[in-house]
Amino acid sequence: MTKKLDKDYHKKAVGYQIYPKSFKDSNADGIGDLQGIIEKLPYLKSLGIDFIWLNPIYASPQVDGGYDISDFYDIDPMFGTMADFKALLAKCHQLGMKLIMDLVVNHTSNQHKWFIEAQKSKDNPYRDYYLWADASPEKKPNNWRSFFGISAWTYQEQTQQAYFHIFAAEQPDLNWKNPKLRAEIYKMVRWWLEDIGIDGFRLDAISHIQKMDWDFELRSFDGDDPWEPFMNVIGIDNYLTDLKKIFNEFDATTVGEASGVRSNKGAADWTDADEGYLDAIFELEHNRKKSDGTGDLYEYKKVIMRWQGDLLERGWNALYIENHDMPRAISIFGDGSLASAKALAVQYMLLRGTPFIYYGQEIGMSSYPFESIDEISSEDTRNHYFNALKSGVPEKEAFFKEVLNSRDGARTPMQWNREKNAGFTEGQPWMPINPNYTTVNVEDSSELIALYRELISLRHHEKSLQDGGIRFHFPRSKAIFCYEREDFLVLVNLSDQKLSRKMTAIPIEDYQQVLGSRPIKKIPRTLSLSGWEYHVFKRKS
Ligand code: ISL
Ligand code: CA
Repeated sequence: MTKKLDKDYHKKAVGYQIYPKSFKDSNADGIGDLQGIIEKLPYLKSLGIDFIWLNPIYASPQVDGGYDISDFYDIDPMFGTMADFKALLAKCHQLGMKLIMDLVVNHTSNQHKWFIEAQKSKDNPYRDYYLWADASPEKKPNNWRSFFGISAWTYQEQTQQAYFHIFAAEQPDLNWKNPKLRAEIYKMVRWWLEDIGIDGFRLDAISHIQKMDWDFELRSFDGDDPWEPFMNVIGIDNYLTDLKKIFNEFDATTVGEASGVRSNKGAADWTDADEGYLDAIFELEHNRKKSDGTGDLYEYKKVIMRWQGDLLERGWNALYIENHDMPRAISIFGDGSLASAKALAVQYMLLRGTPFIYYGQEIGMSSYPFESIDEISSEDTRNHYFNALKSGVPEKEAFFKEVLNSRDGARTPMQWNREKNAGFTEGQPWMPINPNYTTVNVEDSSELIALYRELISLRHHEKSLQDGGIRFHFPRSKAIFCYEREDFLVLVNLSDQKLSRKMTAIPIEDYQQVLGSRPIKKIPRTLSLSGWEYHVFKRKS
């Protein structure tokens, strides 16, 4: 297999992201697992899902939700065994769905055998698998910071050097400049695709694998962008080219988490249909907050319009409004209502790109209403909260921004029904279940689920929505999201306010309604929209 079998698969497909710890527990230990996912595959099939992305399930001490891998070749026992994984993959394939894994190769766990070896001495054969520099307990090699709110360096007494990490201290960064390390990674990637037969990868933090030389200090975090030294740095293209060769061999479906890759610089090269490294990338810009910490929908809209425009000629977007790193969309961009969940679904699912649905988004799950920092164990949220307090942010504000709007609130167990523990587990759930499960669950949220089904079905059947272009109307309207995609017109009011617009620039007589929050026989010249109103129209044939 050297050629892509279906080069355009990702243009028609809809992905579903599963956070395995929270999807379905099959053995009553309170933690979601692979057998649990197997049990629920028919549900995903019935939604119309084409492929599933699993957050990391590899062996891991779980310091960062499995993004700290101690063995790339093994499944963490809390999720099951390799036999369970093979059964899951086979069942997906039987149902005509693909399965992609998270590929976490910017760093490993500090419990990975390479790092355990590497830290022993400067001349250990694994030393150069990681990044080291001379240091002392008082003096770090430079002032760079990690994304998790701490120094990017951790000092080690035994060799009087520090190692580099852009996330937790338990996640040492790998040294991609070392050809031996690269060979190990490529071997592992190949093993999953060839020996195990998975269908592709979501590439974690992939834009960070190359680092600048660290012989300079950042001046101040206001002047210099603190992440610049490891954002899409020159030289990364060689590694991505190597990976692309392997992906192509296996017709892999690939989506990169590529923060720092710009819509007008890099993104098209990364995802060009022929020359690109990956099928699609996730931008990380759109999760915008106002200064009071609430979501900023106008900023969101501007980011989306820019990415859609910049990748129109060349390149491909991955579309999402939720994932495991951000609060639930209904809680930041919506007002918690079902109406807002529907409007949010319509505005993004028909954009140009490959849409992803984060588990529970299709039933309107909202962020968990934390009451105290003590309910949070994850290191990054705790660091950010305590850093904010230290820098003088009032407690209430810090709690709202860093805890209520943390990523932890979007990782609670899937709400299957209104029975005990929302039908997620027979045991004690590893994380509390959102108290709204008695009304927000797969059985009671059939209206929202039905809308997602319709949107997915439109994507499957309508060529305009697959590779058609996109043109935005009312670009300066703060709340009206309106675009044409060849034969389709999508119109959404992303606010709870009543708004009206003159439809003069749109050939409204050509269109008839396909779906909407209320029936419209003929689009009026001046259309008035109630809060969260949405419509999809199709050109009359
Ligand atoms: O670039 C960023 C912010 O602008 C970072 O958000 C970074 O790209 C992102 O946090 C990476 O996230 C991924 O890797 C992390 C893990 O904690 C996240 O869950 C994962 O999605 C470390 O593996
Ligand atoms: Ca379990």
